[in-house]
Amino acid sequence: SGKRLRVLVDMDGVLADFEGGFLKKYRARYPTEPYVTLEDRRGFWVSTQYGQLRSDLCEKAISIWESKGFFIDLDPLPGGVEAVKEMAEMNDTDVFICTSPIKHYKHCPHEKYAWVEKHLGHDFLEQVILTRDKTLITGDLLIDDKPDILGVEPNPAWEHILFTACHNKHLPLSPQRRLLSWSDDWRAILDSKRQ
Ligand code: UMP
Repeated sequence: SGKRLRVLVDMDGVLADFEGGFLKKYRARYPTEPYVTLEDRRGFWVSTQYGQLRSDLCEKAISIWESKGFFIDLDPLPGGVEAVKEMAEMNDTDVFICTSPIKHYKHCPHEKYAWVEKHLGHDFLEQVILTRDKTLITGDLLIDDKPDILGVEPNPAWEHILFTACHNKHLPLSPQRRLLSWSDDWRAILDSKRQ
């Protein structure tokens, strides 16, 4: 009953293991440089924390996700692909993947589409939204691991559900409802928004 539910699902840190993929490739490329374990990650920006570790490590970190093959090689996070497929099959439910590409556009946008095709299938490319400003996109829910999702629209249509990640799990009082993982009750969160 009522209108359709529109769910926006972030990609990096929610469907694709950006943090794990980054650390693996960083350590392979810079085996003698210091690094931050996933346990010690704090703050959304990997580059900021690496820059605090040693100033030149900021650009070394950036070089990893600017490299060809970084985004397509990311492993799916447990349960994410299955959850999105199930969501898309639900009655009165529209699912979109809403992801921000990096500005170094040589590989990232292409590989984000390729990742969706590989893991969710060709037809799911219809559901991909690439935007640097998620506040402009209307939806009932945005499932995203970034604690602060800001843009030109001061009152976004969606409710932000904070997806737990290594960098945000210690945040004491996040104002958002949380999804602890894809094993958590995402179906109840969707149901709470249905008319
Ligand atoms: N990203 C950076 N710097 C970082 C960490 C991530 O540029 O330190 C990139 C990776 C993603 C984008 O392309 O930012 C985050 O996109 P969303 O997860 O917010 O969609």
